[in-house]
Amino acid sequence: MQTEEQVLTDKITASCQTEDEYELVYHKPATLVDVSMHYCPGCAHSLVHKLIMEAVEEMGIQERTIGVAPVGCSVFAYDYMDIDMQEAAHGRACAVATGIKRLMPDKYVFTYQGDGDLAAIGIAETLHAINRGENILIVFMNNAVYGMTSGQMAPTTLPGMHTTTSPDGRDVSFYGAPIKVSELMANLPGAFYVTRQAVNSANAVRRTKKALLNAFKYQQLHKGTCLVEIIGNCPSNWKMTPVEASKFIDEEMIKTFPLGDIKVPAAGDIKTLQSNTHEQS
Ligand SMILES: Cc1ncc(C[n+]2csc(CCOP(=O)(O)OP(=O)(O)O)c2C)c(N)n1
Ligand code: SF4
Ligand SMILES: [Mg+2]
Repeated sequence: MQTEEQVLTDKITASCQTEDEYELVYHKPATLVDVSMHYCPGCAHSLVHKLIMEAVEEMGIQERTIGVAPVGCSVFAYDYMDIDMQEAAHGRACAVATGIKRLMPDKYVFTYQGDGDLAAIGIAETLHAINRGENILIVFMNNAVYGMTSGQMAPTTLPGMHTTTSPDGRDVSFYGAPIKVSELMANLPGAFYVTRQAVNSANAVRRTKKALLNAFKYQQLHKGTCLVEIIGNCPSNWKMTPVEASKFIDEEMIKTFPLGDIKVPAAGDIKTLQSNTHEQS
């Protein structure tokens, strides 16, 4: 018996005589370098790279966007995103982005950071940059572990979660509770837009894309920092298949890290942008 997917493929093929007649429903953004990425199968990093680059392509800002790459599994982000990029030392991306943006205020500047990078060694730089209201976008990939260095406990590791440095599960009475970075940072006066999203389903991917587009557009206003936290995954260190990792996000991660907007701009603050700018997530 044919699967639903095979039936659909047959229908599409039957309705098209030649390849020219296919309707283009998807294309890889031209802003993404056409190479294989080094990420493990099912890792969220590659998908989020694509979403960022789709936003850059749709806004037509490829020549005016500068990214800051972290240390962590996404250290080679500059090999995949076809824009100007600067590598920062572990945890220092917000400090580097601050310098770039202050020198070139007309550029769209973003950092791309994991939870070890941003929430552990880099928490001070991040907090101070947001407190100053630096006009940058921080893309925060929270996969609850230090992925690159083989899955040690991060500040965002869930209570009871097993990692290589918490083999019996994170004991919050000893290590403290997971840090909810977005809720913490949203309290700072310099935070303009703070949201937590995910990419473990088609709908989640769509919402994350809108959040990234909004955050890039808000940089035109010079009103503060945008923080887009994305609940990622690390199938390799979580010791799960990609499908199991997606379920784990829905069933466990969002109990500690609920999805949705945490701080949104006041309507008056964004009225100078085109009316369709803040697409609701
Ligand atoms: C100053 C410094 N301290 C520690 C390290 C080692 N180190 C490299 S990556 C990493 C953690 C990466 O975890 P995360 O930022 O969560 O990124 P992920 O790999 O999970 O995407 C650490 C501790 C380093 N490279 N530099
Ligand atoms: S170790 Fe984890 S975060 Fe790193 S590429 Fe593999 S799945 Fe992704
Ligand atoms: Mg991590």
